[in-house]
Amino acid sequence: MTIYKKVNRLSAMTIAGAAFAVAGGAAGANELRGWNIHVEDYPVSIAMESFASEIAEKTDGELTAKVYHNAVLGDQPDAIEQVRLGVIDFGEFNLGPMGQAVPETNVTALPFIFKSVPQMYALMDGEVGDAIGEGMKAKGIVPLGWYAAGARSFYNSKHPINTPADVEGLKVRVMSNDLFVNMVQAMDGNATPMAFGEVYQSIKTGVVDGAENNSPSYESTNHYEVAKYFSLTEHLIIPECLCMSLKSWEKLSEDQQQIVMEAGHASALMQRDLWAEREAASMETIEAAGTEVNTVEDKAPFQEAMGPVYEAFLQENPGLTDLVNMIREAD
Ligand code: BDP
Repeated sequence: MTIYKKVNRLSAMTIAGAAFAVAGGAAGANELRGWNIHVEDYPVSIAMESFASEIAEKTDGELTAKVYHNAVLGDQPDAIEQVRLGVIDFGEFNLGPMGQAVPETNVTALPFIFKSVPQMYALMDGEVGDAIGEGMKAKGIVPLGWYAAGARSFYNSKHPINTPADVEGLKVRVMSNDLFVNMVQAMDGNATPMAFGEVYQSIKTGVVDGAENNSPSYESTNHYEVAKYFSLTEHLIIPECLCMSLKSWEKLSEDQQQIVMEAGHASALMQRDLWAEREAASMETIEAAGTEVNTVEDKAPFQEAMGPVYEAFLQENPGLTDLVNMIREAD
C-alpha cells in the first residue's frame, strides 16, 4: 500500500469522525454524506456534485449533501454495506460489486448479457431496471438514477488479446464478485479480486498482469502507463447507480424525497452526456500516450466461453432465470 493511500485512509477516518461529531450537534445534522470512488474531474464525480448542489438549492439549504471522492470513505464493497446500514447516506456504485449484497444486480454483471450500451440504458430505464431496483430496495438501497459506465475491456502488460486463448495464464485483477472470477477462469486466466485503488501498483510490480475496465477508468487511474495493451473485448456492460441508503431515505420528508429523487434522475442524464465526452477524450489520451489499442474482430468465441458462467449462475439462482431471459431476448 502506498503512502498516499495511507494518508487517504487517515483523512477518511478524520472526515468520518468529524461528520459524526457534527451530526451529534444541531448544526449540519441534515448534511448527507456521499461516497464516490473516482477522481474529482470524472463524469460520475461532476454529476454527483451537481446532485448535491441541486438538493441544497431546492430545499433552500434545509438539506445539504457532501460528496467524498477518491474512495476516502472506504473501498466499494465496504461502502455498499455502509450505505445499507445508513452510516453513509448515498453513493455511486457499480452494480457488479453490489451483486454480493443484491442478487438481482448480478444479472447485469453477466458477461455479454446486454447487446450494446444503448440497449442497456433502454432496459434499465424500463421494466428490467424496475425489477433490479426492487431487489435493491429489499436490501436497503434506493436507486435514484442509473449512471453510465460504458463497456469494460481487458488490458495488460504482456500482449494484445484477440481470442479467449490469449487470456490463458494471465493474472487479471477483477472487481469483487465471484462472477468475475468465474469469467476469467472460463478462459483459463487467473483472477484476483482487488480494490480499485491498488491496481496501478499491482500491475506495476507484476502482482497482476492486467485488469479490465472502460477507457475512462483505464485512463483516469493511469493504468495505461503500466499496461499498454488495451483490447476491446467489451465483455461487460454494467450499469452504475446513484443510490441512497433506505435508512437515510426514510428520515426525509416526502417533499425532500421528491427533490432527492428528481435530482438523482437529472444527475444521471447529465452523467450520461459527460460520459460520452469523456470516453472520446480518454481514447485520445491513451492513444497519444502510445497505448496499443486493438479491436476484437470476432467476439463469438468469448461469448461461447461464457457458457459455464451462465450455467453455474442459473443453477445457483434459479429465481433469476426470468430476468436473465428478459434481457437476453430483448432487441
Ligand atoms: C470503474 C467503476 C467503479 C469500479 C471500478 C473498478 O466506475 O465503480 O470500482 O471500475 O474496476 O469503472 O473497481
